[in-house]
Amino acid sequence: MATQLTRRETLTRGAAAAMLLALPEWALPALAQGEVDVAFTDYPDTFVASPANGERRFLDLRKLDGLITPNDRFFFIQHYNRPELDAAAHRIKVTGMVKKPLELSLADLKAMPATDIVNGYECSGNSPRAMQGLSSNGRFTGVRLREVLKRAGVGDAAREVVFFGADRGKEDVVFRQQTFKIEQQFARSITLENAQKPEPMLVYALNGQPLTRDSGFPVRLVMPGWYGVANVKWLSEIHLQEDRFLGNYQARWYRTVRTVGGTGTETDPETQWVETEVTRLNLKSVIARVTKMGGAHSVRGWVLNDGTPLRSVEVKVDDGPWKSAAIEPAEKHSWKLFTYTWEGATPGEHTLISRVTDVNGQVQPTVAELSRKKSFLEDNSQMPRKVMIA
Ligand SMILES: Nc1nc2c(c(=O)[nH]1)N[C@H]1C(S)=C(S)[C@@H](COP(=O)(O)O)O[C@H]1N2
Ligand SMILES: [Mo]
Repeated sequence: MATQLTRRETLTRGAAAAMLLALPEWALPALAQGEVDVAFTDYPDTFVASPANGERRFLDLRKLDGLITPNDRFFFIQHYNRPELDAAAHRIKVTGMVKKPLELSLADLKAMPATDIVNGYECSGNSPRAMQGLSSNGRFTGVRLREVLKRAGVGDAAREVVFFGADRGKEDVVFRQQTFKIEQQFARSITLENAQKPEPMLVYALNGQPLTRDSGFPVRLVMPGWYGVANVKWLSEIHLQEDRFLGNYQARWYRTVRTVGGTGTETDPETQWVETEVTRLNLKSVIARVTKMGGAHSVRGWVLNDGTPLRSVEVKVDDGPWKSAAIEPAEKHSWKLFTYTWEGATPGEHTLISRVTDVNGQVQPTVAELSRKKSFLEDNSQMPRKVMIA
């Protein structure tokens, strides 16, 4: 079931190989001359990477061909509308418990010292159902959040930093038996302590290009090592306060519910139900692409986590032993690409699965090991993939 590359693709790759040094990093050809894709037999024909209405885009992992996801393939998703903001008129307000409230333009941010980070993330709803396509990795440019906070001067009582997007929608706000329909802006918060770490950034460029409308133009927050939901797009206000922020996207809809203790059944009094916020990326590996060159197969994929260094990625074929994959070094918060060289693949259908272990000995869980997680977000379970070897 190997898919031959088209002549044009082969020529493009050949030309790319010849000009390697002149090319941007995402154009590095992952496939050598003569290397061909092996199709997955479990990739649903009905799976649509990008709906026709253009409201969201999934990354087609089968085309993974380098560390950096090109801008026109970078996944995007959001809950409300996608506002089209005028960069010249747009201001980011810094309000609340600050010594000096600010109104920053894009030009103001660009005048501050710029910094760069390669950051990979996934939506916390990313899963086998989404063919893991709610994930990407890019180089973001902008200014450190803490520099902006320093300019405004953090008030003594401030404990929480809330980020509002310019997008808005009607939400059901539920209080006991009452439901209010309230139009409000998308908003998320982090603690002041997290906001003052070096990593959080207000970014205006992705892979050297201005953000697009879909990726949050003109400015968004990036929280390296966190799930996508933290990266507020179309940033319009940064508000400092003392109290916890309880907006729906913070306190209700981005939570994980799991059971601990007892048997885990609803009737067992020993079982506790624990709710946690969706924050840092859980350790996860995903097989993206399988190729064949001569008699050898390569199994490639990515790893995402909170930045903790990795110990190993392993791949298992059918009921065989776990075998180690090579991990390509990359920046702390970049996703890490791995390659497993699969020798002696026999004709027929095979199941491939990967698992990653970090230096603390944390291992990516199996589906069964995650069974105590009752809500669907934060699915970092090992995902089997099927291929047919000709
Ligand atoms: N303003 C705003 N920012 C947002 C959202 C949103 O609905 N509105 N969705 C969040 C979610 S759930 C995810 S997964 C990421 C997706 O980022 P991307 O569209 O750039 O890939 O954006 C986050 N930032
Ligand atoms: Mo998300």
